[in-house]
Amino acid sequence: MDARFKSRDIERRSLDVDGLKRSFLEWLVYSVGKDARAATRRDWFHTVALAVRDRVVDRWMDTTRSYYQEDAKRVYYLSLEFLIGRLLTNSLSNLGIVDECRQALDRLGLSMEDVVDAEPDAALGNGGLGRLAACFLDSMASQGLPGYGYGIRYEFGLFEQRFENGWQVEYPEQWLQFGNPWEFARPEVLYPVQFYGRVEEFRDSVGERAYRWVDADRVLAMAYDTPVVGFGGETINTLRLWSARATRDFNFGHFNDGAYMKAVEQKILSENLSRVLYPNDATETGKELRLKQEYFFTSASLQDILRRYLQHHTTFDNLPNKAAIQLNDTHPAIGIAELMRLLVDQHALRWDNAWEITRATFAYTNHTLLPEALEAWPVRMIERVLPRHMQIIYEINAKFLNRTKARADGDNAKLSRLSLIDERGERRVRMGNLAFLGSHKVNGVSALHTELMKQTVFADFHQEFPDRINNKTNGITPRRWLKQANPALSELITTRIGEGWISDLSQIAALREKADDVVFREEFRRAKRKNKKRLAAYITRQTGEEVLVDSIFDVQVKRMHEYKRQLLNVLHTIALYNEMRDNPTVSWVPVTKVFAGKAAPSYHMAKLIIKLINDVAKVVNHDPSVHDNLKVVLLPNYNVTAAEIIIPAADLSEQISTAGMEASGTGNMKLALNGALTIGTLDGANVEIREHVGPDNIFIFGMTADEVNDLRASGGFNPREVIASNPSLKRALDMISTGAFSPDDRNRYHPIVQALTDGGDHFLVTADFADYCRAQDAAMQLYRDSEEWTRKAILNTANMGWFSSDRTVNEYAGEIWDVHPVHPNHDGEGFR
Ligand code: F58
Repeated sequence: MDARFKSRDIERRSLDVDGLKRSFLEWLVYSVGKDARAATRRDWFHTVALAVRDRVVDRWMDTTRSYYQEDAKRVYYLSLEFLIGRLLTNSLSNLGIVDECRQALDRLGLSMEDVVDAEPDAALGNGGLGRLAACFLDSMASQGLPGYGYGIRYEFGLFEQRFENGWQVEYPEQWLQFGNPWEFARPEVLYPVQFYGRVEEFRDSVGERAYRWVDADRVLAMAYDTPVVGFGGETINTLRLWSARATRDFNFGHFNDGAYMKAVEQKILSENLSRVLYPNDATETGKELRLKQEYFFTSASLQDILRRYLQHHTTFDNLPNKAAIQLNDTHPAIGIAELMRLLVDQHALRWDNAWEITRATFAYTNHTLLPEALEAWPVRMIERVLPRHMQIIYEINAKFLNRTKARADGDNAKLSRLSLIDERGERRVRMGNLAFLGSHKVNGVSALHTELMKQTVFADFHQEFPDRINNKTNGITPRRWLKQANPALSELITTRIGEGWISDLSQIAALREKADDVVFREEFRRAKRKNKKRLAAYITRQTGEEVLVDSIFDVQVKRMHEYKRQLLNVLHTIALYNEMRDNPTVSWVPVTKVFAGKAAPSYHMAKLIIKLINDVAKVVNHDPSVHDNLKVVLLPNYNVTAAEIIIPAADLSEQISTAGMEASGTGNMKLALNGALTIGTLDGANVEIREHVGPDNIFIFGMTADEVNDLRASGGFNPREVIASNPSLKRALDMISTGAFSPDDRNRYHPIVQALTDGGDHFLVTADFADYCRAQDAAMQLYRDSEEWTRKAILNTANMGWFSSDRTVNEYAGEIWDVHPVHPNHDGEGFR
């Protein structure tokens, strides 16, 4: 009998309540090995996940087979981070069987929430960049695009954050501790990856100079595949993550010496490659292990991509027509040198031919202009770790500079800026320049960011290659960030405009007219209130603090960084606290300031800001004179799951970075889509959010990117003067500096006060303070008029359709990748 038919024939695929229930019981007993009485919540989670996984496998294979049969052009999204979070609700929701699953669990006496909550977050990313990759996976699968994610299967994801005495303390995040039911280990998909060694020159068969990399250490990359369920379950794509394994021969050498312990030690060392995610969000560590991680996953991915390509082709000429490789930042940019090495050294292509193919295959996304985040690896390190790649980089550089020299008529400064090697101080390879040169398209992630790229980091390259830079404003998946995270609002929306918005978010514009409908406004408020109650309970569970559901939930959730200016929000909090104490008879609009976010473990200033927020919270929350009109909470361990609870409950969305510094932001989009009003600067995608939601429905304040640039260039900014002229700012800062929030250590916050004063206030917190307070006052006044507030909130939701990652991914597909949807053949069998 046809094996495929057989697997389809059994119970595994049934999607009704009875079938699900039977299959849960079967999985619990025969795979998890428990009976229903002894099963823990975690056992049930594994049971349900395995049963759900069963229901996607056939369709997954159909999808892969269709790509293969059509020899479709695939897009390969190479990213060191995929912040996917939990997958159970996501899979159920995209398969359309949430209710069926809930009922099946109900019949077994189990609560769906309990089962869902037993799943650990896959926290394989730091923040925006990693979450963007996860949203893109969802959008590619939901639109039938043949997209693969390639990354690292970190054993430890982003650290768990706890507060001890108000300070951030990091704990290992052991998401794999109890196994991962979603992944399929592929011990047969194994590629060697080399490090160190040296390069040997020799003459090839036609007498040409050729090179081989010898005496290198080897590590194996082993694949783990996770199915990516598209909305509707038609397309199931693959996220392939690599795990490091020691080679066997490597160990045997040592065994023969009798050095058993040494062999085991070596094994552990080489497997450390995929052990842990680097927790930095905006600074480069320059650590060798990080470079090795980058090369490890890039090399394995490229080998896999070429293997797949060669199943259908005998020459490489068609590679750019069959594979688009997108570099998520410069982290996989070494792939440009690696593809050159594979084509030239292993497949004997001529250099110029290989270079043409490489450039036509790669594209690069830049996510930051911050100089400290731009990767620049010491030449000496690359020489040692990847000697052949260093040669190739030199060769790319020499050919490029030679060609450019002719046109640059003696502008040596420009040539040295264009060079792949930064010759100032210790010589370094500029990975951004390599990525730019080796790609046919380079994009920024918001309109403003892309313009600034052209004017700053890539100004010289833009002059040389004026068609290469383009913009792809980020987006977010409406499946996770509205449908799943906010069932109350999603259901309301669907009752009014149908469910087309889930796969075509532009349809949400149909809600615009409902903004003037009193009944709809009431229901919209009810949904928000439900979410606020859920968050209030979560806050109490996490912090012990009770907050007023009817207060403004003023939310700033994102990584802790000076440029994101949590400090500006803290200063406003203190100023508001002082005003409330000074004017106890005024009827204040109650405010709950909600913060959440992790600081990089070595970023001392960010950690001090965390401690300050906790210290301010302690004072404010226990001061009876503000009558509960002001509460401050800092929620621990912000991650995707926490975001799913916080974002739907927000009234006000804080997007207050120094203009010109936030490449795009994506939390800003999630919050606005969920009906929060933004208070923000004209930075990143806030600019485009204002255009879409309308200037009347957003609180914009502060300096523009141009003004920031001019002010910094003038060198004339004096924060002391600004502070002296603003009594409420002065008072807030004085309180911080004299220990009003740190009576146990009055000097604790001197570094912060110092940075904002004599340090020159690089992020212009003091410069924007007054206008920020004006915008905050406007928000508080508006909140008193609940009809008007709700009207604007609805207009935010209704006008955010353009920010779907479906739109973003389609732009990439059309303008960069040239990939098209494939409709998998499921043998005509029905599926919801
Ligand atoms: C973020 N970058 C940007 N980097 O800051 C944000 O504006 C943008 O919306 C988002 O990318 C998506 O485009 C970001 O998250 C990192 O986390 C890197 C991790 C590895 C080290 C360097 C920063």
